[in-house]
Amino acid sequence: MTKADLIAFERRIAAKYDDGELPYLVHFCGGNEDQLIEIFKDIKPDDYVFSTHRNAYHALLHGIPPDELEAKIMAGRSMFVFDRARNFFSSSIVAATHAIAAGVAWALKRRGSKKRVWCFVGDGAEDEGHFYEAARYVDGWDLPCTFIIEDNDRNVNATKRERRGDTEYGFLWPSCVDRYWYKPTYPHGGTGTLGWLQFKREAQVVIPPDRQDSTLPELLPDPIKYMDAVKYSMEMLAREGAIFIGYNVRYGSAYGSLKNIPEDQRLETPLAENLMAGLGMGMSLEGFRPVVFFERHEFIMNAMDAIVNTLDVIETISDGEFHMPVIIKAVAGSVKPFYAGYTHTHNYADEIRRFVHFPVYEPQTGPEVLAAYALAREAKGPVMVSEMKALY
Ligand SMILES: Cc1ncc(C[n+]2csc(CCOP(=O)(O)OP(=O)(O)O)c2C)c(N)n1
Repeated sequence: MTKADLIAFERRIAAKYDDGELPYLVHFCGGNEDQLIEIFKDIKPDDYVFSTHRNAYHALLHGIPPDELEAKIMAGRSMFVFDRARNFFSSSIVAATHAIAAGVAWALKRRGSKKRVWCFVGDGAEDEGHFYEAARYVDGWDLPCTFIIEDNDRNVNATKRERRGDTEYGFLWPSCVDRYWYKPTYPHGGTGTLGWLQFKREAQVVIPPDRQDSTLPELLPDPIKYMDAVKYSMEMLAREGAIFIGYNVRYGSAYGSLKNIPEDQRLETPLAENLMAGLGMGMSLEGFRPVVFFERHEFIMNAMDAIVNTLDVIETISDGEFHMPVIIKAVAGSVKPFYAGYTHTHNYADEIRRFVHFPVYEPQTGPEVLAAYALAREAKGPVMVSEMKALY
């Protein structure tokens, strides 16, 4: 792909957009061809590339054939370009990929793979706390991941100085973060014309999948106690190679439920819930079975971006190319043996169930715990199991 090829590709799509043939939100690149051609010289065909809403050049330079990419764009997938065979992943949610990229890099390092992860980041995404969590984690554990800030000094329209004041000057990212600068050819979205106001065809709107059933089977009474069932389920998962992710999972034992799990399968993380979820999601792309542990429901709220905007929708937005069989193990706080306080004792299972399409099980007895985790272990996609601290 030459510079001329890249420019010609976007011009062709832009013309269709201006002509009303493309009734979808699109973001063109332009102006960064030389820089990207240089960067992609270091990116190997089977490396992972995590891209953004502005992904056409990344996709083309990572080997997605122009006609395939054009077909995706014309079908309304310009923000959702995925290619499992080429390890190409994009997101229309700013900063949603950073933790997932870190998770893939963790998995590659653990497997001793030679592949690397390259995660493109806008200077707007650089404003997000998600970026800080992921970059610091990659740097701290020396993971094979490079973040590349594509600095066009623009978050939609606002410059860095207009939105951050002077703070960024003097702020240094670690060496896993590179940056290049460019002046964009096109406006933030579209081409700057109003040609699209007269669409020649209708957009195909994505229909969300049905929500999955969260009811557990009726079970005969069984003497197994709640906590014993939790521990047993964790051991079964561990035997199958699961990785338990979160804080207090290694230098603690998740309320005792992970006591018997080998240390090597317990990944202590920073106190960064969105990162925890993203790490699990990334690892799942490399064949690991992650169990992400949240010690209270309130703390899941910090990870809701990852859970709602990517984990829950990944199969739909990637047209079935990517699957993330992540188990969320969450504990709903209790008022006994002492009251941990109003912001530590909510049970948000119902609310979360309304946000997501995957099952959210709430076992109330030992046998139900076994059943919930048995279903979770079989699942091809995400599952949440909400344990009741009061029943431990
Ligand atoms: C979490 C989130 N917030 C806001 C948006 C809306 N949005 C889409 S692109 C964009 C600008 C992002 O700027 P930057 O990361 O610098 O990328 P650029 O568009 O300049 O390539 C915004 C605010 C979004 N998609 N996701």
